[in-house]
Amino acid sequence: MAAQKIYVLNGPNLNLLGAREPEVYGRATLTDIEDACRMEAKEAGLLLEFRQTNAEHEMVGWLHEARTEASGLVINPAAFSYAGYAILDALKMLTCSVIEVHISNIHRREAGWRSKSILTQVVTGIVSGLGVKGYPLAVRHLAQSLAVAA
Ligand code: CA2
Repeated sequence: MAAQKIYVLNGPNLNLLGAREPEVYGRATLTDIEDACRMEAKEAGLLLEFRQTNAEHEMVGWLHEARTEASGLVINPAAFSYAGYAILDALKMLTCSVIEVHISNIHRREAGWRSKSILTQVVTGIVSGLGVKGYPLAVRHLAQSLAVAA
């Protein structure tokens, strides 16, 4: 049987992680996060797709792909969290577990709009405020859930 695959998808501006606002997001880059997720997936014998896009239509396409290809999905939707209705609809079509990750704790952010993700209502779980460590933790959770179900 082919190895199962976890998708880790990142929304707008996260390609610049480590370059701005280190007091909120830390100094790790997206490549550092990818490395941490790969280690976690490898340990569990899972394949990993790690991607970032600034375009909503591209994210929607990846979510359609994940419907048939992913055994679990981690998404940091970034600003799509607040107005990404096409992403909300695409997430609803997934049957695998979906973990929404935010590096910062969006519930204690300064601007009111930033604390309410419209996507949380359709995901399995959310990790917010644990820094970049939230990503490998989410991958580990998905791996453990898959192992229990097998
Ligand atoms: O805390 C998170 O992970 C966020 O999803 C990050 C998003 C932000 O819109 C959410 O409110 C919370 C993206 C932040 C902007 O991108 C940056 C990239 C590099 C450095 C600083 C910000």
